[in-house]
Amino acid sequence: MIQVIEPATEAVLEELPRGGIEEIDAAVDRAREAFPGWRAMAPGERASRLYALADAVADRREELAVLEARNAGKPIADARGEMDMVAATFRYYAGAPERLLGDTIPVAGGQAFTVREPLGVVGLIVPWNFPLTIAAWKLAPALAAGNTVVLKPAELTPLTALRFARVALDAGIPEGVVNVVAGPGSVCGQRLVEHPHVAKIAFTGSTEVGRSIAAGAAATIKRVTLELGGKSPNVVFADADLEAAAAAAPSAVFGNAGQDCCARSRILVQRSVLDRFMDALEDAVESIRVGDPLSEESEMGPLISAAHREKVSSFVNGSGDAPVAIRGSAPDGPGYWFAPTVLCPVDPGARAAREEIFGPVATVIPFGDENDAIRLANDTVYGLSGSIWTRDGARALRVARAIDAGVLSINSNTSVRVATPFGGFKQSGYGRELGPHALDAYTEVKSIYYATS
Ligand code: TAP
Repeated sequence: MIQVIEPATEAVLEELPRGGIEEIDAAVDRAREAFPGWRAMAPGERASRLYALADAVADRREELAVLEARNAGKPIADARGEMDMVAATFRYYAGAPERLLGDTIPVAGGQAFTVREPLGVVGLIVPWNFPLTIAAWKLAPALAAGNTVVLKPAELTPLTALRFARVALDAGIPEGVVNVVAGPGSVCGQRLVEHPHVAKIAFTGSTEVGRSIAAGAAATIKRVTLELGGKSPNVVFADADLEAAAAAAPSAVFGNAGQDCCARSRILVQRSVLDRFMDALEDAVESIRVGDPLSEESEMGPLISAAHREKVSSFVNGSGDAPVAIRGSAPDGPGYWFAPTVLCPVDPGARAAREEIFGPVATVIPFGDENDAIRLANDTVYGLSGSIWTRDGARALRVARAIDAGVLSINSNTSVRVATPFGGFKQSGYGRELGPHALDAYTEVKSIYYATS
């Protein structure tokens, strides 16, 4: 059995049967059977089923949000926002089945054109930090393109994915099109990666597991998209609106208790304004309300597990190359609480500046000039997201072009919009989710030639 734990109380929230290889194989069989019908459904009909699914998620927003808040330990206001994004993602891709366009190509002796075909059965493997949101980023374009899916949620947070499967059926998605199996990644995830009848794996999670998935998928030449870790920079120039940058910095790294692949956990601050920035940051960090995820007042919840809290703690050890400068507050146990923490000044070579912490710990690294900022921003194996704060528009664009990352914002700390592509450079992965680009990842281009002479 899987015991699903509520991170804010450490109590058992639910017990479920644990899936294994047999359950994955049965789910792949169901998805294979459902594929021809779903693929052949008239595009307008597939679209209306996806619109109905978006509406069904919106109708059940509160139920899903409470479940997500309790299981993942996130503030209820954030969980509601996530369910809004889930509904918006299905609504966005519901427009796609009728817009999967091809090209006509002039060639000798006939006519050539391209069509987009679905891949078949797609395996979706997702993490515990944004359980249903990240699943929706994969489910919606995969289904819109005519694929059927087997979704494997993280064992720590399977509840909304399982509930979603029921919502999808009720909304008119045919039996077998969406399958969910909760079970350990090393068994169920690996079986999906190895399964000869799974055409593609769409994965979000750690770089380490991503590496093993890429290697495992090579045996069957599976398509793979990987959304992996990050160590993103938040670059604050002296000419920025410092109050705005300092006010936005906490949510950029403490949102979702820092368990966010886009967390701007390296705050690079121009040395001449470091003291002013730190004063403003201190006020912002000390005012973060950490507490019960179901309270409307809470801005930050607990970490996901005791083991994860131990890992995060190991970065806050009072060492000289990463001293603690600011410590917010957090409730005492039970619950996997961790106070928002800022380390400053951090040596760019320190472990806290190099490894993904995936918790509410920010590192502040001073820099000299623009070139220094770019060098430090790129001094990482990751390349997922980042922010640039400056009032100089030309500098903002220069620096944005020079940073090797997939998603950048200027004078903002946001990364994700349904209509814009999301994904990483370097060891943050490959492939893009969201926006029109995601459809490329769930279709093959087929070229057809019709001889006319
Ligand atoms: P992982 O340990 O990588 O787990 C992610 C998913 O992979 C889970 O469903 C896990 O299953 C499964 N898994 C584990 N081992 C597997 C294997 N050998 N084969 C196939 N699947 C396997 O990541 P995590 O600790 O849950 O999440 C944190 C990491 O995810 C961070 O590094 C973070 O940056 C990254 N992340 C990235 C993004 C984007 S969009 N780039 C978004 C969120 C998180 P079980 O957990 O059930 O065993």
